[in-house]
Amino acid sequence: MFIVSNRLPINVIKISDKLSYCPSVGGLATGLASFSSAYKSQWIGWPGIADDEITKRQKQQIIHDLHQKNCFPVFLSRQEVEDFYEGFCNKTIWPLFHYFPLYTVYEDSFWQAYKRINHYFCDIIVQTAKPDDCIWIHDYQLMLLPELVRKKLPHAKIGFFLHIPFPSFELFRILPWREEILHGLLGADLIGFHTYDYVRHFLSSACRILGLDHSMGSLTIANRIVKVDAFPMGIDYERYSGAVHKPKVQKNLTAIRKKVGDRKIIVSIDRLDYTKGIVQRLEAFRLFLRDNPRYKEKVTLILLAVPSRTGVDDYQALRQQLEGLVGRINGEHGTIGWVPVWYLYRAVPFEKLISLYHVADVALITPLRDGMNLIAKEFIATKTDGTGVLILSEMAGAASELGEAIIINANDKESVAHAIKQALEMPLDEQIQRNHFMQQRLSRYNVTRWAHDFIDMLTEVKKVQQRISVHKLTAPRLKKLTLDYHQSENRLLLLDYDGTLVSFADRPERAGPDNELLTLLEQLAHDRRNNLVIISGRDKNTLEHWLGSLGASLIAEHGAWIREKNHPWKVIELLQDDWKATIRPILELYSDRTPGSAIEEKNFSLVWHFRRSDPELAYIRSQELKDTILNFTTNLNIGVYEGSKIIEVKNIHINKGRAAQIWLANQNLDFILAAGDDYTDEDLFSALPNSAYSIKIGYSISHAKFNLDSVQDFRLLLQNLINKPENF
Ligand code: GDG
Repeated sequence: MFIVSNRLPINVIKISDKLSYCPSVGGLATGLASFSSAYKSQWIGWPGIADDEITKRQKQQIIHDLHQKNCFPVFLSRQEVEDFYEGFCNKTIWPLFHYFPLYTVYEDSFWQAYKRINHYFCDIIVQTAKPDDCIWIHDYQLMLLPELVRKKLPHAKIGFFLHIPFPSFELFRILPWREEILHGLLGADLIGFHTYDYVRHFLSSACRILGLDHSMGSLTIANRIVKVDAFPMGIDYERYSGAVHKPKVQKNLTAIRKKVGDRKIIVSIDRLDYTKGIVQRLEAFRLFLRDNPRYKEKVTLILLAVPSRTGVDDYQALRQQLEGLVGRINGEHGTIGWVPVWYLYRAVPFEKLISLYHVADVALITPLRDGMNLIAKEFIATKTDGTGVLILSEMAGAASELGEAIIINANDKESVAHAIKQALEMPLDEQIQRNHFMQQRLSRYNVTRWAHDFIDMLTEVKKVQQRISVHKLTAPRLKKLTLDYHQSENRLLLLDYDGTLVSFADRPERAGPDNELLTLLEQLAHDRRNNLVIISGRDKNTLEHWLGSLGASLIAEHGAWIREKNHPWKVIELLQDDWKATIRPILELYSDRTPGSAIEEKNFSLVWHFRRSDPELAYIRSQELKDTILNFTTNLNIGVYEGSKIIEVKNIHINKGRAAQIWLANQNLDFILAAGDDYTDEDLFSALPNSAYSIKIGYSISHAKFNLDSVQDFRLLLQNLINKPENF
């Protein structure tokens, strides 16, 4: 198992030419460290020191030392760190994905660096991993990596987890490199997010930008299933709750209490980041002090801002703004002997962090956007006596799991100020009751459970992929099919047209067959041993126009019309079409209300096409339309069928299987091949005898015996049949 993240869990530091190693801080590193050691996984990432700052010997030393700890470093130059990490990651993706488009910088050199560094990571993976290893890639710095690794190690189990929000389509579409990012992510077998909202946003972008539909969170990419799901990240609960009893923590607790006296303590702890809403939070505290003067000298806000991304201008400006505001609040409200806000700008050791959580009466955690927020969970875990109140922003992913906290809108100063008062005055038994539920949940769904869930799901997706590939028409099966074909004298070939012989991706829907296809079909039709039947949902005039002179039999409108070779068209049975007058106005209404959609009228069916419409609107409309029509069709002998971007209304007696009976009834057939790609072909597959070869183009659930990847592959198969047997 490989864990791949921007930073290794170990940071290399150089002080006066001497190297030392210390654990990395940050949600990802702290969260995954325990899981990684339990799994004995290898970790690939940047060691935190730029290439230019170390000698060649030191580099070798770092590689050696990190290998001992199962870590494989990816080295970056100072310039690369600037363009990739501070640039594309933290000036482009971070602000955009946290809904700060005005902070977002679009700079091609940053993008070039992002691509290059993702390639570096890929190189190290390829050098280190075996072809079918499990590779778990993390976070927004490495969104191109799944696809890069997939190209090099096609059989690897690749998982990707995003630790920050995935923004709504309206935000994501702003990114000039949106297609590349989506393609990059879709190289994974499983893509995980903290919450279902982010899953929805991702699926909506995949649909609107790449035209990819999903079914229950599964997408099919080049015949590979990719699953997208929510896995809310947990914490190492025991580590946080257990730490409270450590002597060092107890000593800190006594020291803090001695300094604060019997004042209430509110803590605010985050990396110094504009997404964390620290300034807005301070403003709310200021308002609270103004509106509740009786709390003066009775409450202290300990504000720990952990330095972060100090090389990025916006972060420097934020620090200044924050420090100015702290000064103003202390100046306005402080008294001799009472400083309302204790401001600390530094990272603190783990034990100090635990002491701060445990000593606090209230934790004020009010990000404007946050993928999850582990601080909120850690705070709850350290409340071993059950007391303490969490005030949490609804914009943190954690809010969906921590519903017993006081949930606020971080932009609403008044309500945050009110929440502070409510928290300070909350009866102890209510605090204990609320925390009890959250503690139960957090101790159950901890970080190990989260990671196992993710890996289990990844394994499951891989199994599904394998089950599907079991039916693939592999070379030996193809050989057998070809031999059977050449040894037979009376063959039936039932071939669907759209999606089987031609693909929409290669050719416009109305363009008709290309010359290569016409030649192929002509050759098949001219072999006297073949009964070639093209079986399509198209109307009869189109089929006649395109394929009428081939010498093949034709079936149009899914079986309503039949034209046996050298015979005129005939209707399969006496079909009614008077229902069309009732249904047509309904379709017209939906067509008017759904831009880009259109109605096609065939002799015995009406089709509503919505391939060119906004996918989400079209989906809603198509479901409404289906329901509406079903109400009308109860006594009409007609059915409503959902195909690929179409709703078709037709006589229930029409289907391809029924139409094919005319040929299948022939007892002398010694070879049958049927091929199709969508739901209408399933009736055909079910109607075939056991000895027939049935092939589904694509990989969804089917009655067909075999699957092939693409139209291209199916044409190749037909070409093989035409070739002489000795060519195999
Ligand atoms: C990203 C997403 C998501 C913080 N200061 C100190 C310290 N920490 C540790 C905390 C906690 C972690 O850092 C911070 O995690 P968060 O989740 O709060 O925030 P991000 O760093 O922004 O993390 C976030 C997370 O990834 C995981 O997916 O939840 O939404 O933005 O574990 O304990 N640790 C120590 N000293 C400090 O001063 N020792």
